[in-house]
Formats: sequence, structure tokens, C-alpha cells
Amino acid sequence: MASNEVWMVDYGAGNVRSLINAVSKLGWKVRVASSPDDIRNAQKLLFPGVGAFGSAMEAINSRGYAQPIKDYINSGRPFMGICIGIQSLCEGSEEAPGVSGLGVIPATVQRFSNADKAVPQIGWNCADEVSLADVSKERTLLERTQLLNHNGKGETFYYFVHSYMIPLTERTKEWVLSTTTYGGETFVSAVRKGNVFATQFHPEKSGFAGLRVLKSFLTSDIVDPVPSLTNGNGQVPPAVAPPTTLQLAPKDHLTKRVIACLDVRANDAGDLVVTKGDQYDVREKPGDGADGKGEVRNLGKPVDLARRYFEEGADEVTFLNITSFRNVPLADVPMLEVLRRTSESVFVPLTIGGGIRDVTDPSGAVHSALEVAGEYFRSGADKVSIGSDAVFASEALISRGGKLDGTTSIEQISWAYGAQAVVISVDPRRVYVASPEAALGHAVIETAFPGPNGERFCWYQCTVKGGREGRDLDVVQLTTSCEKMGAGEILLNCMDKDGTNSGYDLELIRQVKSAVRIPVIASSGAGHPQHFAVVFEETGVEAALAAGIFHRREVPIEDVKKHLKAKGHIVRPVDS
Ligand code: 1PR
Repeated sequence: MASNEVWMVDYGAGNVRSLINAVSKLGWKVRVASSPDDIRNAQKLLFPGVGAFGSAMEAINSRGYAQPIKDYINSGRPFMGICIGIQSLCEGSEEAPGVSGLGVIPATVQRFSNADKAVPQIGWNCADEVSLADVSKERTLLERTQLLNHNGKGETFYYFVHSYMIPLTERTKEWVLSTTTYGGETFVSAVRKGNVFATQFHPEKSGFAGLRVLKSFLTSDIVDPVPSLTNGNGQVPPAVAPPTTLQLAPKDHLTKRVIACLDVRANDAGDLVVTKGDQYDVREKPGDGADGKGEVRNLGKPVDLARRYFEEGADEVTFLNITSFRNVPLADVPMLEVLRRTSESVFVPLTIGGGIRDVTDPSGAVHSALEVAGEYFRSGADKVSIGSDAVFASEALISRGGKLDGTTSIEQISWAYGAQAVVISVDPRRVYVASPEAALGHAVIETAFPGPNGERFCWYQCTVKGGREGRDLDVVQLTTSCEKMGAGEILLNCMDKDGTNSGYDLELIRQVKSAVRIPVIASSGAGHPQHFAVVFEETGVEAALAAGIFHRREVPIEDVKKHLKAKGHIVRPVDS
């Protein structure tokens, strides 16, 4: 094997393209291990994973990979697991009772409690120092320096996305390299023992900090026994932090996320462009466009803009393919190509929305939403966002009296790729009513912004097909139904606020935030850095998204983060 080659176990677990891209960026070649012999013969092995414990173990077992992975680990060659890759090393998981893991780490994976926080944990958090009495501080400091590239100077943020975690117990002690705290729970976020290194976070999605972690693994030969504390000259390597910097009190460092959103569609000339609407109308005033309509607004090229936002410090990038309800996404090669090319140079999470539903292609072949989503994941997406189909699925669920039947796109994608990979994009608009009764059973609020006829109440109606069709479903019905079906996050747009720069619709966001226990992304209306601080402080959302102000360079992402930091919020530095 060439010295700069690494093997990666591919068992169909979500977005492995990002890991391949990150390793390639570091000048290494990834060879995909697609047979038990490939695994046995590898010299350095990456074991990635996105998704759910049960489906991951099923895929590993059905391919006959379990024993070869254990044999590989026992051989002492370097091994790195990521996310479900670390969890699969455990004995089992609450996520899939009765399903055995690989049994390398003596632990059972547990679900986070959602009593004090949203679950899944989605976002950037720190890998803290371990303060267990009988773990050698010097040992962990050295390993952290070598593998996590921590130098004791301040916090380094990594991207986490998971509902289940490895608890810190007596049994896991000897494995722990770092812990992370989310809400009131401290869990194992990285392990190292002998030749095994594994992280709960995604280095391939953690910006430059994550690339450094991957580089450490690729370039160091981790083997048992633990390396000596001194270098060749008998001196302790200088980057090792003195023990006084140890973090002894666990602290939740989860950042507030700032997301850049790119609405993408073909313009009248057929080119894929980033566009931006005012209350969902993306065309300029009537004039020279097709059929006498105004031109589709063109704010730039999708891949270039996404790269710019990554470099400017966006914590995530979201693409919404806004006209895909008309098209067949599997035939939408340009959009898949946009994802592939973006994931080559953007090392933060990518979400893609638009057209995730069962489709019939031009040849008459039917493809399930799960297949459509799978194609997006293989092209570089970390999460898919479902709009119209989530509305129809919720209506069907309600008409069945709330009984799950496993057939919806949300349930199927969530089972296969994990809840954290399923975002629900909500396109609501206000319906004003004179009294709560006039809302006919919909979740109504008393609003501080009365309607055109002085109405003091409103409810938020869900729409489909990019806001073109209103349905008899409110946002509380939609979001709670989707949470029940297994969605992991809500992207909450607002048609009334979209493109107005007047601030987020706090009333809408509060209503949804208090109805669900999964993370909520506020969207639509951002015009100033202050709007971000206000939406975080007044609604408790986990993330805030904006489009127009970033595209038009009115507000740099850096200014948003500076303002949030000044207001006491934890944010990921833009250059990390
Ligand atoms: O229904 O599953 O095929 O998904 C279609 C997706 O396309 C949905 O996520 C839907 O929100 C989106 N979409 C459809 N039409 C439009 C449109 O604008 N005409 N975009 C559209 C939604 C809203 C946000 C926007 C924020 C922030 N646009 O994406 O980025 O409002 O904007 P701002 O900061 O400038 O105010 P399916």
C-alpha cells in the first residue's frame, strides 16, 4: 500500500463522500473497503458512520464485516471510528434493543434526555479534558495534543449530530480521551486505547479544526502502548498544556448556529442559480422574462457562494431546490453535481431540500423518497429537508388517528439514516381571525401585530409547493406530527417575513419551539446582527438562518458572530 493511502469501510452509512473529500483535501487517497478481505488487509482504516445504530449494525452484519473489523482492531493497526463508527464499537445501544454492537468498548450507548434540551444534539461543541482521577492527566494531555490537536489555548469546536451517546462510567474510563457536555449530561466524545481512536463528532464536517484531527490520525502511527511522554530529547513536547489548564467542571459549550441558505433554481436560460424571493416571489418586476414575467433573480452560482459562506464562517450551508416539486430530483443531475462539487471544498454540514418524496422518473420507473434521499446523501448531503411531503404525511398521520405505519418518507429516511438527517422545512403563512373560535380548532395565538381588519388572533397555515397551496393544517400539527414520525430538526420559514429584513417572526417561532423537543432553526426576515441575538434570546431556538443579507453582502457572517459573542452567546470563531 502506498504510504498515503487509507482504507474506509463503506457499509452504505450516509454521507461518506464528505469524509473522502476531507481526506483527499489533506493529500491522502481513500480506498473504499467493500469486502471482508479489504478490511482484513488494510493498513490504516477509517470506520465512518452516519445514521442509526440498528441499521448500521444490520448493514455491517449483512456484509460480513463484523469479524473482519474486530480482527483488524486486534491486529494493532491504526483504526479511527466516527459518530456511529464509535457507537458501533460499543456492546449495544438503547436505540436498537437486542442488537449487538462490536463489543470493543465496554459500554451501552444511551439516549440523551430531552427534559432540559432539544434532542438530537446538533451543532458545534467542545471536546473537553477528562478529569477522572485514575486516568493519567499527562497521558490524556499528550494524546489530546497529538490526536485532537488541542494546545490548551482556548476552545476548539467540533460538529456533533446525535441523539445517543456513550455515557461516562467506571467501565469506559480507560478509553476516554475527551468528554463533552450537552445540557446536564457529560458523555464520551472521543476515545483512544492502543491503536483505536474514535470520535463522536464529525471531523470531516468540523471545518479546519476537524481537518487537523483527521490529519493527526493519518500522519501519526497510533499503536499500543501509549506513546512516551517525552520526545527524542527527553523533553515534553511544547504544545502540551500544563495541568493547570485542565477543565474540571463540565460545561456545555454548544454554540448557537448561524446558517446560510441558498435557494436554488434554474433561471429562464436554464442555468442553475442562487435566487432569493420577497415573500417567496423570486422574479424581478414583470418585464423581459419568459412569458412577459420578470427574470428570475440571480444572486450568484451555488457552488461559489457556498464556498464563500464556508470561508466566512457559516456553521452550516443549506440548499433549497425551490422548484423541484415540478421536476424529478433523480433526473436533476445539475443539482446533484452542485452538491458533489460543494462537498469537495465545504467542510461544514450541508443540507439539501426540495423534491424529497416518492417520484416517477421520465421512463415511468418509481423511486421512493428513501432512494431520492440516498442519492443526495451519496452526493455529499448530510441532511435532507422535506417540505411538501411532510405536510401530506402529517395530514395522513392525523387522519389515521396518529398511528404510525412506517410508510412515510420521514419514517423511512429516519430509520435508515437517523433522525438527525431529516429536517422538516415549514412554509407557513399567517391566517388572521377575529377570535380563537374562528380558527376552527387550529393552534391560535393572540398577536401583537393585528391583521388588516384589526384581527387580534392568528394561526399559521402550512403550505405546499413553495407556498403556492395552503392546507388545512397548522404549524403545531405539522411539527408535532413530524417529530413523532422521526424528524430530527425543524427549519421554520415564514412566508410573511421572507426577504423583508424586518426580523424573525418571534410569535411563530415561540409557538413551534414550545411544541417540539427537537432543534428548531429560525428562518426568514433577518436584516441585522441584532435580529439573530433577539431570536436566540426570546425563543431559545438552536440555530438561525438567513439568505438575502448574506447574498447581498449587507451583513457579513463575522458581524453576526461578533454581535452574538458580545451578547454572551457561544459561537464558533469564523476562522476555525
Ligand atoms: O416542498 O419538499 O419540494 O421543498 C421545497 C423547498 O423549497 C422548501 O424547503 C421551501 O421552503 C423552498 N421554497 C419553495 N419555494 C420557495 C420560494 O422562495 N419561492 N424557498 C422556497 C423558501 C425561504 C427560505 C429563505 C428564508 C430566509 N425560501 O429558504 O432562505 O426565508 O430568507 P431571508 O433571510 O432573505 O429572509 P419540497
